[in-house]
Amino acid sequence: MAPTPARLWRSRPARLTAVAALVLGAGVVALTTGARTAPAPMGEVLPVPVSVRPAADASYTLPPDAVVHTEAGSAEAAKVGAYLAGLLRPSTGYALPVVQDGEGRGVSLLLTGADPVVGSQGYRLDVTGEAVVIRARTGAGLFNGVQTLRQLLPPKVESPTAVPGPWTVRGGRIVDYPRFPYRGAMLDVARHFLPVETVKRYIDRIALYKINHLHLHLSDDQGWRIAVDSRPRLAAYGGRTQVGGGPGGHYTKAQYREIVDHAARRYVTVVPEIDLPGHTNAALASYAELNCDGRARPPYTGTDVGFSSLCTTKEEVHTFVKDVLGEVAALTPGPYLHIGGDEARATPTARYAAFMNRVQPMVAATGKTVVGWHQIGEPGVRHQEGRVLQYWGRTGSDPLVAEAVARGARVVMSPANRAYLDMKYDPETVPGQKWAGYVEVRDAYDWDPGSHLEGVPASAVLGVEAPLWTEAISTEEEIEYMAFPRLPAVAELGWSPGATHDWAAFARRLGAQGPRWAVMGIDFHRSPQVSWDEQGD
Ligand code: TNX
Repeated sequence: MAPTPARLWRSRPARLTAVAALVLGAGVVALTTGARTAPAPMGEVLPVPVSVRPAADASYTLPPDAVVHTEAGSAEAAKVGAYLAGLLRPSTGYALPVVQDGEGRGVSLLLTGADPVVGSQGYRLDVTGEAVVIRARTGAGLFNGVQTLRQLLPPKVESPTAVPGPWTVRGGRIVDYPRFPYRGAMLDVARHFLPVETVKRYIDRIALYKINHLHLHLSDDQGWRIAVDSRPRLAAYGGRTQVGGGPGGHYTKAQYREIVDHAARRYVTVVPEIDLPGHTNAALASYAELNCDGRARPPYTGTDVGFSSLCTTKEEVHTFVKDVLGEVAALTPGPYLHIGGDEARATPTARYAAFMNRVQPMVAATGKTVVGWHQIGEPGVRHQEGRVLQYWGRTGSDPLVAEAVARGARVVMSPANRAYLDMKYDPETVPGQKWAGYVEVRDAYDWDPGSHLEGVPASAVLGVEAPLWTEAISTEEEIEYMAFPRLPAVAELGWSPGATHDWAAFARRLGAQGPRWAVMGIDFHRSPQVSWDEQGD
């Protein structure tokens, strides 16, 4: 039987046992109960693909001398080929050379011949007795096809060390593409600072579920996490605190670039957030002139919200914001710049609107698209071409958001009672909070981003995002425990067609991810709503 959830999230040994069993080889693995030895049926993929046509009598087994072939002359396809080979080499122990020679025996990644319907992120995957062929129109499409192939291989393919095969995939064809272009995850690195390596590993994990945006909440009352050359005290002083009084930390520009590059290699776009004009105590502590009274605030390590505000009527505050946003935009290749805008209770309404009406064009002037929490939809705040509101409310209707949508805004859906990964699953959950209620995996799955909010039709929905706030979460184990299994639920809502929505089918596919997570060393929440497959072959 599974250990109790409360115990599991802390249990490093569980991770070691799973890997140890694999390292010892097939004999030990076969001893575990309920082992699924047959390869995964085609279509047992998460998020569920648009269309799956299994070929009952065909299957492909990767031979030891398999080659990864990529589109001739395409550096992009070669990059995805190198990524795929890098995924498969540790567990298979195969050499898996990557050759830019088009289609061949083994696995081929091609940028030709994909059906137009797959668009810029989709792919077609064909598995026959002779080969695996992934076709897409872009590198992102090939990458998504690779994630599907990865899930069709046995869970032990995730092993960090060589284990015996066979590496068999069932035959058939998958044609697949996303429902929404934006599928996101957020890490709050402000309340508790998270090391670069933790962020990189999170990127690796979210990519498996075709999540393509990582939103980094880089500043808040408790800490400033990104170096800004024109205002060095933000990181050097404002970065030295965190909730509970730990050492904090910040990313140098080189480290931030390292995260952005790591993400880009996984077709994940980083969305940086500088929260304005509230949630700014770390800045107000670093630079006295940002306060109306000209006096620096003391550092803050508690968990209250809504008490801080930049002095929005001061000209030097606008210069500050322009400089900071300019530097962050220059570091960020992606199209979005998130300006927060939430819980600005210490900023009078009229000042809030006037401030945002100057900040939004500043963002546009950097060449980026404005994203903000849905409060930037306040009636006094003008529409800015292309802007995106991130909805984090708990109701099915919000006139503010509907009105902003009527003026042209698009929406990323993150309803707190569905998509917030920092909410506890149930009263036994140790990490996290419960202000938006308990959020079990079925709550995270059973809603429709395309019809969740009155006045926000699916056509206005850019996508979904699962934020993870860290007031009450600080370790990588806690992050994993809170994200799994809810993050894949949100990922499926963002990717799979609405018509495929089916809790029972989803729960079955989710249960099959358990052994994979065990091999990956993810201490997930064994939700009682799901029947979890035991560690199998
Ligand atoms: C609300 S959600 C906040 C954050 C907190 C979070 C905790 C949002 C835009 N603001 O400041 O961290 O709740 O769950």
